[in-house]
Amino acid sequence: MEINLAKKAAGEKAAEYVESGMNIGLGTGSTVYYTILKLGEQVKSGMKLKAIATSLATEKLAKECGIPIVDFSATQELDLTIDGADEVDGKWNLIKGGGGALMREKIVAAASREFIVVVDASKKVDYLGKFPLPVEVIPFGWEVTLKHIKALCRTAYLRTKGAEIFVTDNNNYIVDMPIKSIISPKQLELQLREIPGVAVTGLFIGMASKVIVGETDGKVVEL
Ligand code: ABF
Repeated sequence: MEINLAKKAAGEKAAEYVESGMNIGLGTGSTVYYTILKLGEQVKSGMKLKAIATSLATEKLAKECGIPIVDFSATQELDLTIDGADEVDGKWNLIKGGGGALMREKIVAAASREFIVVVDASKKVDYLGKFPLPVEVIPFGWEVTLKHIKALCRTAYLRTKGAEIFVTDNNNYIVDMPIKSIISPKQLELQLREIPGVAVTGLFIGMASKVIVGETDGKVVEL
């Protein structure tokens, strides 16, 4: 599929920024998947890396590719993190968390000197919000947390997987907010953070240091 060509182009381009000896963060999703495969090849050719994974799925994939996985007891500072996004606006603010890995993704990105975002061109938007904003909430009292979130977005809903509640790698739940257009991401972030029970939001504001966009013809544009 052409969209996979775009994801592959962006994901593989980002791997070019990784140098031997680096401590890196590895994101989650179908675009950074291609970064991880490429890095696996580079490790097999002798590149020395230590990586912190943003999800159990990424940890498994990285290990299969031969990339050494560590945790924050080994280092609290990463040279570079590469991760995908669900939306990117013109100021490089992001919505992340469609895959449910937002909390670890945010912790890892915040521990990194550089944060490269890899997306296909369909993820670029003028205003964030067409993609429902994921908010990770703790299970205790999720009903009341959802009620507070609904005061900001009345169509917010608890994420499910089949008949079950979706559970994150951190044993939390996710509320998705279909806002349509977020005029002030910063203000919304602050409002959400004030709600007890909100663990983290999928708004990544001012965190990206580079955005690599893959096109369906296999070209990449670096922002
Ligand atoms: C993760 O992967 C998430 O934050 C986001 O939901 C997703 C990116 O989408 P894709 O699978 O298209 O790369 O980074």
